[in-house]
Amino acid sequence: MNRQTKVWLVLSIALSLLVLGSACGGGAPTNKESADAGASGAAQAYSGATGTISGVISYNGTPPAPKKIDTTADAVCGQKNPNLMTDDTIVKDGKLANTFVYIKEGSVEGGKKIGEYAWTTPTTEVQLDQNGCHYAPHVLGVMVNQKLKITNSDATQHNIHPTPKLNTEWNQTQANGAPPIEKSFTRAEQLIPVKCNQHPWMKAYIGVMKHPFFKVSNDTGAYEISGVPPGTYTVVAWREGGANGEEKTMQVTVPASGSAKADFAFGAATTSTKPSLQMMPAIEFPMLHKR
Ligand SMILES: [Cu+2]
Repeated sequence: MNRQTKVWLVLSIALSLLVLGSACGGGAPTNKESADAGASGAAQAYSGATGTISGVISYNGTPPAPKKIDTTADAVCGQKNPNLMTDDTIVKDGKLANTFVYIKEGSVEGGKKIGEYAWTTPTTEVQLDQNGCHYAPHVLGVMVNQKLKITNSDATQHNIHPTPKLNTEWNQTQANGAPPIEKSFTRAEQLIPVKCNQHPWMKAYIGVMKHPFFKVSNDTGAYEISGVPPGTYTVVAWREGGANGEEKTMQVTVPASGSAKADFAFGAATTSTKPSLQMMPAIEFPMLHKR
């Protein structure tokens, strides 16, 4: 190629890098999502047949026994809930409650990736109650910008303190008889730990999702996610424990108007099925300007 062509080639490569760099933003992914949602307006709602993903979460081996919580720091808690026990591992007949199951990613059959559709945020609120110096529910899910209503059913003061990594951290006192606190989260995040600054044993976890395909396993370990478009998805089952919880992953194909099973097992000596390469999360395009 001649000299002029070379110059043009170098120039256009440099230009593309510049454009890519600025498109990637200033490093931290703050505000990127809301900007996408507002500016592009391209995301379409899904309309068509839907199916379900359901299953049961098992716990193999002997679960750790619940421990009695020492509530002497607050006499009100001791009076109202004298037998308060730890609830990090609730197992009944080998089935595990409070597991957060959700579609992590995947593609709708003959369509786009599940995250590329616009999913409507419910106008209904999700409630988190403080009752007997205990959060109920212990694990819950909301959609991005869905209202979370926090209530205090105790004759004592609580202090709700979520500690997110992607959303904004806050902590707020809620006195005895104070009105509900209404909050929402602007970014998807799995899962946000919630603590109480008054009562160190109080713990809850909130999953924040961009789509409605999530459920928490009930007392029998069962869950069912409905309204799922046919497609192939990576489904994650998350439970608390350790620094960031424990996850199991499975690839699931939902037939049109049909149902798919996804059972998971935690606990001792589970024959861990290592995720295959196909199931690994997509590699993100590296930010060229970052070193
Ligand atoms: Cu509290």
